[in-house]
Amino acid sequence: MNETRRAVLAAIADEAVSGPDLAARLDVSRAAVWKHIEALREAGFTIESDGGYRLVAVPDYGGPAIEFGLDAPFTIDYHDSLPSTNARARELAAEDETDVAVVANEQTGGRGRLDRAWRSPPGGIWLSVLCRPDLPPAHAPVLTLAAAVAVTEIAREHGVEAGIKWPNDVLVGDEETKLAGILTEMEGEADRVSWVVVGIGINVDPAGLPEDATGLRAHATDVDRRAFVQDLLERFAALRADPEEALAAWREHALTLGQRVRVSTGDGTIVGTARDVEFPGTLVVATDNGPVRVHAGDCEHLRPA
Ligand code: BT5
Repeated sequence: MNETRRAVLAAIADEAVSGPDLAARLDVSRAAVWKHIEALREAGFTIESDGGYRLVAVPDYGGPAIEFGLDAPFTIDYHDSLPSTNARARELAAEDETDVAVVANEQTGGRGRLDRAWRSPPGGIWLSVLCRPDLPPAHAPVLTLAAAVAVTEIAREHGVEAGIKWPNDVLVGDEETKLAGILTEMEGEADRVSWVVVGIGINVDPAGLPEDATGLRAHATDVDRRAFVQDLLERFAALRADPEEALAAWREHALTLGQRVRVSTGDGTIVGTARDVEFPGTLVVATDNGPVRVHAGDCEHLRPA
């Protein structure tokens, strides 16, 4: 949304303001004010015009709806349907964009790690944040941790008993059904990341998902996707600026620490007890042969039979 349109919305959010008054305050013509009001109405905002313009309702979801009232430095690139928000964010990266959150109502070719398919029916939260942090590529995993923490905390604010399985899964309850997954992709030079795309998929409706998956609405009655995405982006912005805090919060919300685990890496399998996570996201597993540090892999929690 452009600056003037944002300013029009902010001005009419709390009180009715006349067209001439708006024009004067924003230093634009009355015709321009009228054009912005019409465009906002077309985007789904309900604006009364009795005795001045006044905002009475915000659309449920969509780009302008998410941007309105968002207190985080991201513009929103919204689509009803995309193959994959990560793929779209990579395109934007190639166009030199940054600090954009790509959001889709549905994905037709959503991807997990290792090119696995990610089911993304309409009504879920599918989003990818494109940013250009001042980090060496080896430190980028801390952003995945930050995203997992942000999802977990906002889900908990909704009363959903969420926790994190290393490195990137948000699970719910004793059954540990999967609520959300994260796919981070990046491009970098030797010492500095060029761009990072943090793709976050959060199930909302529990229908149409794999068997071991769950959605927010299976655990919480009042889920407003717009507010959820705004809170999520605000929390993510705070955590990416404070990796120490992200790591501490990750430990606090971790389901994996203290558990018996089996971790498959590209090179083999490690079995032992998960002891800690170290910056930027390395899992420390105590094995019969001493501690092993794992940078990436698939982790399984082994339950006593
Ligand atoms: C992940 O991969 O968990 C990362 C998922 C990232 C999805 C987001 S959505 C927005 C952005 N755009 C994209 O295209 N991707 C990102 P992984 O740990 O590899 O888990 C994948 C596995 O989870 C699959 O092989 C299925 O078994 C399972 N799965 C597929 N869809 C699921 C869903 N909706 N909910 C829970 N589990 C699912």
